[in-house]
Amino acid sequence: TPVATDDVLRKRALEALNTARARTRLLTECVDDRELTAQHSPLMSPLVWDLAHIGNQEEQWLLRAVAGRDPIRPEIDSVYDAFEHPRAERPTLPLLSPAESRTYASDIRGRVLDVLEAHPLHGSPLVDSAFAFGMIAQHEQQHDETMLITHQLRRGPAALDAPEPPGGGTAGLPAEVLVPAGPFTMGTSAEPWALDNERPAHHRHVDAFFIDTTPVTNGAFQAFVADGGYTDERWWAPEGWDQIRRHDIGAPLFWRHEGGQWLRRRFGVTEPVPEDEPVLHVSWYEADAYARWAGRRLPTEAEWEKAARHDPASGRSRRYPWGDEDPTPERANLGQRHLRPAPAGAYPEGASPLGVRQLIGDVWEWTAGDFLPYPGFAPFPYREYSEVFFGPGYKVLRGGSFAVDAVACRGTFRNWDLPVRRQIFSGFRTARDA
Ligand code: AVJ
Ligand code: FE
Repeated sequence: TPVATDDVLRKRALEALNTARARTRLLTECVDDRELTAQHSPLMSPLVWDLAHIGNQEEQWLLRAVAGRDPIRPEIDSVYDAFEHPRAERPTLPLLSPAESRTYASDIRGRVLDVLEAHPLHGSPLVDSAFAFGMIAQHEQQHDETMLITHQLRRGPAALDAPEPPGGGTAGLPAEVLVPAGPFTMGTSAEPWALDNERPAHHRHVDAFFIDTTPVTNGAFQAFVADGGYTDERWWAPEGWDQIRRHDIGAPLFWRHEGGQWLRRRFGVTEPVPEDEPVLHVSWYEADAYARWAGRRLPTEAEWEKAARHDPASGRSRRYPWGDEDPTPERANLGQRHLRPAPAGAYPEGASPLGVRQLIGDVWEWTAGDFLPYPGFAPFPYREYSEVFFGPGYKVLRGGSFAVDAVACRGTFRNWDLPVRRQIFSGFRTARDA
């Protein structure tokens, strides 16, 4: 892999930071101050908390850790520490006002751009290849996705708008693809901005398996609902059965049955559920139950990554299903360019060598297993990014959604959440042993 020059790294980091900030502004300038400070759901922070937290993390990593500067507002660190205060309690904290939060975040950014122009980009793991700048751009984009979830949970008329995604269609596509048995390289040691949990690259043997060509659609999921899937305990993991009984869950979040059809609320608009679109807002338990009902199972993380990265011709693992080149609008639905997944079968240019579609973008895909470290894992740069979440409590999601920016999405990228979560942009595809 060619090593990028400092000029290229600085330009890449600048673009990633600018792209993230433009999105942060879009998400925080389309609603008034009352909506910025309101709590739209106990599952989420007020938008204004995310805004100042973005600035505070940037100050801590790029101004204090990288540039060695003294703290600008040390007194707010604890207010914006995600581990000190759970989301439900954040509205009660002494938060910066919307105007103060904007001023703080843009003041930090101005200083960071000066650091980026001149700071050496070699000599310590934090600055090598501009890692810390890439990490902070990814952090801001992850909170932008979180803020988009808050927008989806918010009541009232639409505040956001975006063009429709490209069309799809599964006519002529096989329902599933065979991935032959054999080893492949999982994870990465080469991707400069890969986060600690994606490292290091290591070999895995994977038995032959079949995987769905596209994510499971709303139409397919409706068949599960219509067949009494939510009232038949046979399909459910015990904790999942408890959750749907306790909360009276009978369909994906934001769906409702009315006048003989399924409707859904999407960013302030109610519309018929489109049958050809990947299903969204399902928990791991709902995905797991659907798969069992269908006589199938969720793919393991290794299966998902092999389907997404393994090139049978060369034996290499690629950065993305289509190759090593960065995502483009022709290859994947990323970056909040659209406010929904594209229909199943879209993005033929994003297909894997074996013909698996839409692995990157559209919907996060639940995988079977728990969030665990790879052999040789080392926490970097802080234990709270990944390490404290490893264990049986969290399930892994792969591939990114329409709400994920390209900077925070790769064939190796790992996201995780509790198996009960369904406000996230989560869907899934199924697999079976060959
Ligand atoms: C990787 C999406 C689970 O949002 O909790 C943001 C990312 N870490 N700030 C999260 C993150 C610290 C994280 N996820
Ligand atoms: Fe954060």
